[in-house]
Amino acid sequence: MLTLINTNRMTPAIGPIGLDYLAASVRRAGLEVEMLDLGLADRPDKAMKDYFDGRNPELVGLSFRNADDCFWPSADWFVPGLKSTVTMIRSMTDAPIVVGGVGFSIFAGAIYKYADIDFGVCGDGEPAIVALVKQLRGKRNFADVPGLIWRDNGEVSENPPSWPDSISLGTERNFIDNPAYFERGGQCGLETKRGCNRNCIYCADPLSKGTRLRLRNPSEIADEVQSLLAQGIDVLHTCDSEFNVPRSHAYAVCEELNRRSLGDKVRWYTYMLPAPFDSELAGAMARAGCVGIDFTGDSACESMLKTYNQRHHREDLVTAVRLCRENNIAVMIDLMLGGPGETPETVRETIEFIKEIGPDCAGAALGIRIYPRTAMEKIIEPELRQSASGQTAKKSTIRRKYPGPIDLLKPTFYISEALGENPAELVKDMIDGDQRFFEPASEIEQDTTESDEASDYNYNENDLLARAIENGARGAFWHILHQLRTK
Ligand code: B12
Repeated sequence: MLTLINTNRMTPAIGPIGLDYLAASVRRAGLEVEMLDLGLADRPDKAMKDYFDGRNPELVGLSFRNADDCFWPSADWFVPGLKSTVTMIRSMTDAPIVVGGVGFSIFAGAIYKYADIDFGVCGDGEPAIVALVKQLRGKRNFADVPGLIWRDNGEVSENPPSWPDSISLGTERNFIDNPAYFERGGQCGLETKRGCNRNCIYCADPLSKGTRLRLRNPSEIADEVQSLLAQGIDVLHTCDSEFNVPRSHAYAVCEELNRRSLGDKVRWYTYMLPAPFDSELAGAMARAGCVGIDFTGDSACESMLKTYNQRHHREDLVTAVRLCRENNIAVMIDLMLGGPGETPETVRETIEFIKEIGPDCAGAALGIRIYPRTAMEKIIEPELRQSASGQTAKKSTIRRKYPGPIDLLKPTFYISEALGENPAELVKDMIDGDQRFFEPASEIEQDTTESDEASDYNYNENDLLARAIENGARGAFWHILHQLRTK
């Protein structure tokens, strides 16, 4: 028997949908599987003790979704917590331990070594987990397990990441407790595809999901929506990188939802690029139940968009907001402030432009999480080298809370030096109390006011959000926060 464990305990709680898909493929292969959900447990240590008391699975699989919260300056790091969980499980069972999940895949080799696990899986888990169980039962030919990291005669070996072109996932969605996650998280996720073929310099998605677009059959997606609806879940969030890449697939998914008249029954939110987007797609999305879009805007300054290697232009943001308004879709624009070349002038240009075009919300994220093996890492190599000497001076472009050498497994951020010593204060001054913006958190210790709380869009230990959801709020987190602010 295989035991799958969810290790994500962030609040508001987000369901480990990867485990729902994994369990479906394991069952399809005729294997037995059980779930231990630490995300829903009041006391995770006790839950583990109770579970392993009297059970001896043949393999324990841990899902690791977030390596850190990607949020400066909180910079919460979860890899040590994973290691403690692994140590605890080892004291309770002899079963080998495998770890997978998006947080794992981004840093696969580094986490494998740090957390002292037996196996790791980089990329899709469905084919890998079935192949691993079979090899453990058979010839132990681990080179045949897609995406596997393992020890081979003491040496760490890594198979190429598992990113199969054809993805046919289970649509039952009945392994994890989705209704409980709906109550605690106000929404449930589903995927319409995997992978992203864009090359934004900072993004980790190519590391975890691959650079080929791997599309799901629209009819499979609609089946899954119906499975979730049957469980009473009628607010969803897509879990793809960007819903409108490619546009044709986004449209086909909406058409299928519309053909089955699901748009009246379900409300959903999505992440999207500002382009391609047009009135035909916006109309189809609205009819299919889309009520909110969070656009990857990044900047409204052309030079910064170029630096980030975005293909859209600032005028696309104008169209995006207009199309959302015309179709009654709430609109959020996510910004990424502080990248290479950012100056107070480019920040001002972006903020003024966003104020003018008037989305419902704008996320003024400040500081870019530097991921290993991305273009960003290469571009800022000189700064990384300089900072590697151990300087953690505030003025440095590399912001981190840990001492010693640079280690990108630990939360490490970039903020352009031109923004000065207190960049968050600079950005806040420019936002000037405009309630549509979620402001960057300050590096300067200060008392938290109620308005700070409502501006906090770090969805980690976000009590305000968790309370609102407990009291019945449903929807994307930014939309719930927006409604709290405008009430
Ligand atoms: C959608 C999304 C959200 C939505 C979730 C909506 C919902 N209801 O599900 C929202 C907006 C709420 C959100 C919030 C956050 N998110 Co988010 N999110 C995503 C996104 C786009 C998809 C995640 C997902 O569900 N994927 C689909 C599932 C099926 O894939 P999967 O989990 O990877 O599982 C597969 C494999 O990994 C593997 N697998 C999984 N488990 C296991 C276990 C074993 C044993 C094996 C073998 C394999 C395996 O198999 C699965 C199927 O193939 C990812 C980026 C991405 N493209 O994945 C970011 C991402 C996970 N988020 C991230 C972050 C940081 C956050 C926040 C912490 C941000 C913040 N500070 O507020 C919060 C945390 C929320 C919380 N409370 O947990 C980061 C994590 C990066 C990191 N450094 O760790 C990511 C990677 C984005 C990024 N590049 O920055 N997020």
